[in-house]
Amino acid sequence: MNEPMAILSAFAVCGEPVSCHRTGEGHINCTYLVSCSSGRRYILQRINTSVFKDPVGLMNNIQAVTSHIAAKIRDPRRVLHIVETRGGRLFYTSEDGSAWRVFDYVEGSLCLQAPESTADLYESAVAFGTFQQQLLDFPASQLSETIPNFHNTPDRYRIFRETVRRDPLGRASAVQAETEFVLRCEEKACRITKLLEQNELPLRVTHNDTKLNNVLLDARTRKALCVVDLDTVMPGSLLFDYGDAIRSGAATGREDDRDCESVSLRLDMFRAFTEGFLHACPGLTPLEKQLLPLGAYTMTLECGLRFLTDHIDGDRYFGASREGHNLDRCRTQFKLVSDMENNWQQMEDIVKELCL
Ligand code: GN1
Ligand code: MG
Repeated sequence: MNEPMAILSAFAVCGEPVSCHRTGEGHINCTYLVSCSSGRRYILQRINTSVFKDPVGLMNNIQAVTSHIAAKIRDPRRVLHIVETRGGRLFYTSEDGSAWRVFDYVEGSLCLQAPESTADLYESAVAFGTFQQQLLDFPASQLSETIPNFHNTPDRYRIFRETVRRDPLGRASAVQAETEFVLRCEEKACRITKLLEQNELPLRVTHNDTKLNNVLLDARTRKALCVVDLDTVMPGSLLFDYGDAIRSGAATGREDDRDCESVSLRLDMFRAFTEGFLHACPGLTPLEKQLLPLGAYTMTLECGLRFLTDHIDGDRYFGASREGHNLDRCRTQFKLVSDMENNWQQMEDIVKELCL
């Protein structure tokens, strides 16, 4: 039996594990799909504890949030379900100190890397909007901050500057153009964090990592089922969730396209996501509505800044499967930011029209 399969035996699963395959395209955790002799299937994940340093706090967050949602719904496929260890714990620590957890696999679900139609992106917006809506009455103070300052854009700039100063691999001088770009964008990109600090924007319970591949759709109907990857559920701005989803779902090309010129903003996708999100999660404040385009801009710039920082730092956070992988990722994000700048009026017009 291989290691992940042996680890699964520590959990209260139904039957014996019979097969186990790597699945998913996440950058942080390591994910397996396991089938058991009972016919039941499970998702087994090794939690990246160098990124998530407090697995207890993290799993308590997920348990609290998923049970809050479970109490509001009838269909069990509309929320993740944690499978506890045989000793009744939320995760298992293996001999080498790694932390592992198990979820029920959501049967008949579909996870997309890119939308095949505007309807797919609309459905992902319904999933993330519904998630926010279901957590409106959740006591945010109960949540641990799993990654402190996760979407604190000024702090991301501070880390960038510190990394450029250290420049451990001598890569900083070759990324002058990208560095100039982030510095030019700094003031605008830091505006949302400032407004949050000044209480001009409400603090809500947010997902904070709203890529399309963190949503499950029903494979038959292609309608929203639930959101996954709940590791970064923390208090935050709704603009983070909206913006990160536009970044990842409304772009042409892949996040790690070698040719950043092929990346641009699709206004039809922008419209579809905005429409689905506002439909599932009504009650945005006037300032939140007004700042939706800035949310998209900020999350895209911040993500590019994180890729650039990781490139200079030696690809230690996101990993790299080829030379310059994080630099390619950074360039696609910056190209998307530029394209948003060029389409600003159209983005604002779409938001205004849908908010009427
Ligand atoms: C990471 O784990 P994954 O691939 O869903 C990252 C996000 C980035 C994303 C970029 C905890 O998400 O913040 O936006 O990569 N998650 C963490 O693809 O850092
Ligand atoms: Mg993910």
